[in-house]
Amino acid sequence: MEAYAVLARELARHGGGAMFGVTGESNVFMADRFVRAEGGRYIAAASEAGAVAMAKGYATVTGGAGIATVTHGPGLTNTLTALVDGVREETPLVLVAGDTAVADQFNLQNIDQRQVALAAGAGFEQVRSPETICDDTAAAFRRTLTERRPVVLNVPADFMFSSCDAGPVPLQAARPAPGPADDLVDEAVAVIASARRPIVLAGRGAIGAAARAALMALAAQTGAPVATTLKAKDLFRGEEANLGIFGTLSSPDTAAAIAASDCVIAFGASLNGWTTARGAYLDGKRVVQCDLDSRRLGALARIDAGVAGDAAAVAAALTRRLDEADLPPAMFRSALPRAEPTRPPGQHRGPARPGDRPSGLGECLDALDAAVPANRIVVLDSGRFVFAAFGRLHAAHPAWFVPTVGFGAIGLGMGHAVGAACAGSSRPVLLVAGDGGFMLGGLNEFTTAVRYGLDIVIAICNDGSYGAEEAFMRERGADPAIARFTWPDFAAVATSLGGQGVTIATAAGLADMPAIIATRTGPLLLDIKLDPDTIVGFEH
Ligand SMILES: Cc1ncc(C[n+]2csc(CCOP(=O)(O)OP(=O)(O)O)c2C)c(N)n1
Repeated sequence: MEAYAVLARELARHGGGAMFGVTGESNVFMADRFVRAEGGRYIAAASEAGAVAMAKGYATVTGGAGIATVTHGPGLTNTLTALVDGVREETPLVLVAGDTAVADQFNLQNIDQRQVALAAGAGFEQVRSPETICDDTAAAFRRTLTERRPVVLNVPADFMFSSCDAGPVPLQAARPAPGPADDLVDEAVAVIASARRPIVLAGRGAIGAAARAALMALAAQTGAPVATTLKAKDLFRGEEANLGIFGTLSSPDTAAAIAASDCVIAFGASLNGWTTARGAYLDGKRVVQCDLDSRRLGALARIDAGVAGDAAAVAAALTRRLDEADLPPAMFRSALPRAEPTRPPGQHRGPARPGDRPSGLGECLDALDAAVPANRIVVLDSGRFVFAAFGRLHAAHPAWFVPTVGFGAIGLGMGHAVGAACAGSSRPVLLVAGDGGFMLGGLNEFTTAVRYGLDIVIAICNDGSYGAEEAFMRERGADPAIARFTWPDFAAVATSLGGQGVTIATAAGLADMPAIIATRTGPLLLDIKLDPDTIVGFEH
């Protein structure tokens, strides 16, 4: 067999059955083989950044490793922003990059691909020879799953057509993590036992069913309310002792509860500056941090005790030890208001809006939240609108909630939405993007959604402006004209590209939205017109 065929076989074996890419001569035969001989699904993206974003959206939703493929040189450099985003979001994905043949050093597209990958912070795995292609591919998957970052699998183009009879190589799945160390559990128990007002905090590393149940049991044992980071949003939705989001997006009630607490017991949360409000939310409190990766313990915040281990196992060990100690639970959760936290009402600048406007950003997001079927996956691009979207849009489980803000880049949302829609869950995908982000990286991949007939509702919060820059300039008394745009009619563009486009420009249009969404037949773009003058800064 040719090495490209062996590689296609190994990718099909290790991956989840879908590959996203842009082809060139170095990878086109491999992609073709992946479909024809291996029964894989190949999604031809419009751009390489889109392909990596798709693999990332797919990986985020499936919980496994995504696969993207690009050709050498510009194919790889075009992925840079999306690749860094994957690194920041700790997403497992293998990016199969064709490379210029070693002998062809003056090829126009030649570049040191290792340096590109390393600059992004990704891992790099070189295919050393056609005969080692199976070992090298297995190494890339093993590394991406254990290192939790994208790994570039670099395959010189001339290797692809060499003959190769290497047999399948198993992944050698990582051994299950050992249980938490007794002495570390003891230290954590000592901290928790002396707390009077603890909070149990879940991050993205604690969203599995077993972890959720174990955290709820620990919270009951300690009388603690529960809260989540943004990335684990809605894990405890509906629970009585739920504080909602712990961090800069906290409601006033939750912020008050955090201020009153004396101990935070965190699971699978990095305790970054957004969660801790740059440390302010942990000031004066004792902190226990539990994480599968011991390197994260104390890395971003000062902690009093750290326990490495699986969230469910550590929470269960803490609960058992506290139970054995027979301590009376703290009463903190019963001292808090019963209702789930509510966010402050959206604020609007200036006079009341005229009745024929679709109303403000907050109301539009609430209407979307109500109109898109509840089993949806929610993907968020970035921009000023996103702060309101964080609070107002919900998914039934954090695994279905996909913000794309790891690198602070706009324009990656549409790719994530395509990947999420291909993840085999048959859930509709709701993508919310700003007009600027959609034009920067969404429009081209909208055509991908159309080509594959994907069930994606794209809601554009269209204030005709780079709203974030507009707010930045306004706050400094400057004229924001340079941040304003007269875009083409998005609904007409969507329709002409083979999708369905609808403009929502009035309150009546907003009221029609549920029926429009309910009768969609493919990718549906809703161009929701907003007035940049009525959105206040980074309104929640
Ligand atoms: C790739 C990239 N380019 C530029 C920026 C700078 N930037 C941040 S927000 C923003 C405006 C986004 O506008 P839009 O998508 O319309 O959302 P809005 O802020 O209006 O809600 C820009 C240009 C960025 N974050 N990422």
